[in-house]
Amino acid sequence: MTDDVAARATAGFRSAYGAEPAGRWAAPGRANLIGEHTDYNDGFVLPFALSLRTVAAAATQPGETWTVWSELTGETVSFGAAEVAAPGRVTGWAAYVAGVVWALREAGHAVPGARLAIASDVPLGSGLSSSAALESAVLAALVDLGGLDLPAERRPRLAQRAENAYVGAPTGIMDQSAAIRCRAGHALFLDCRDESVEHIPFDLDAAGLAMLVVDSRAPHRHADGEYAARRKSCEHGAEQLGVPALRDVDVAGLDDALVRLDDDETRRRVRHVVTEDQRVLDTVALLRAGRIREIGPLLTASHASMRDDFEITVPEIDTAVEAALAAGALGARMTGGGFGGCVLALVDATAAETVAAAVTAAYAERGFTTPGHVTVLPGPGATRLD
Ligand code: GAF
Repeated sequence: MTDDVAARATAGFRSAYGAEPAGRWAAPGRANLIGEHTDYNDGFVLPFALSLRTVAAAATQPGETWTVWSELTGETVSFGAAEVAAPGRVTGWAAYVAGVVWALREAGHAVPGARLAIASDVPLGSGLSSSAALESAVLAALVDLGGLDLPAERRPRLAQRAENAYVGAPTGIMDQSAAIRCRAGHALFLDCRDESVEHIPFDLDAAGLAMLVVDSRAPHRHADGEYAARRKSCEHGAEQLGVPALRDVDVAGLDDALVRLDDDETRRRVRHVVTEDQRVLDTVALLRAGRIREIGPLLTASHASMRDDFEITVPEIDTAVEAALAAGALGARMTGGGFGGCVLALVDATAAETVAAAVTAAYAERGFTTPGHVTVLPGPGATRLD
């Protein structure tokens, strides 16, 4: 897969610029095993990288000009110092690239002019973080081409700044951290407050298990506005409780905290975040102990919390989870920001196709668009290919 996508990026570079790239850099999409909407609450997340990747073939060019070809449109977009002087001057998919250049310059780096060609296997709009994959591949390319001093652990913040401030999406730090810092065969236990990480072994094969990713094919309904609204609710809750972030509310003190909140909606949002942080810690403890089969109920509880308390699921997603569980999945949950996207189902390796077929049948019964499905293994983070 990666070979194909890398070959497409190279072919795109050659045809757009009539030259050879100096190198190719890849960054993956991600699935989040557990820990949803906890990142911007300074909490815990546990994503893993997919083998689906975005590849940037790139070379420097003189002056302060950046030119990007994408297989998405088959067109090139060019921008210069004026467009990266302030957020919002480049729009559409190229804004993610311009945002990275802008954020690097803001941080004082001398970004070399460059030509880039982008190809990707990460599906757009499926909640697998194609935007972070694009930012992270471009960032890796520009850092290497310019010989910039920016170690991997400092890159996620910079890519997040590109997305928050240049593109204008108020996302947390999880997706860029996953795209940059994940390791093959491991999930990434990230403390979003201090950005410390632990690579937790996540060997599905050895446990006779598989991770089924079901693409709900549900159209994203008001996802941007709803995401921002959830973030505001959480900030409101933290303010009322007098804590810097919901991370500072312990699950043992949750009931006391809830009675101090002034409305039911905020109570539900706070309960989701506080219990979700605990579920991440519990999942990590089980994985550290090699008890991978036992994480299923935590995944399912996370889904119930997203459905009932955080209210970010949609009928297609709930149908996929229910059908997967009824067909024998050990646990299932929506992954990502919500309002569509993908469902993860932890299944016995031998049951993957049966579970996928059960989800497809449940969709047909309800008249939903046929879902997609694939089994995945935890892959590596961003890397230079050659
Ligand atoms: C999206 C965001 F980009 C992440 O930062 C995170 O908040 C996630 O939704 C929800 O867990 O992917």
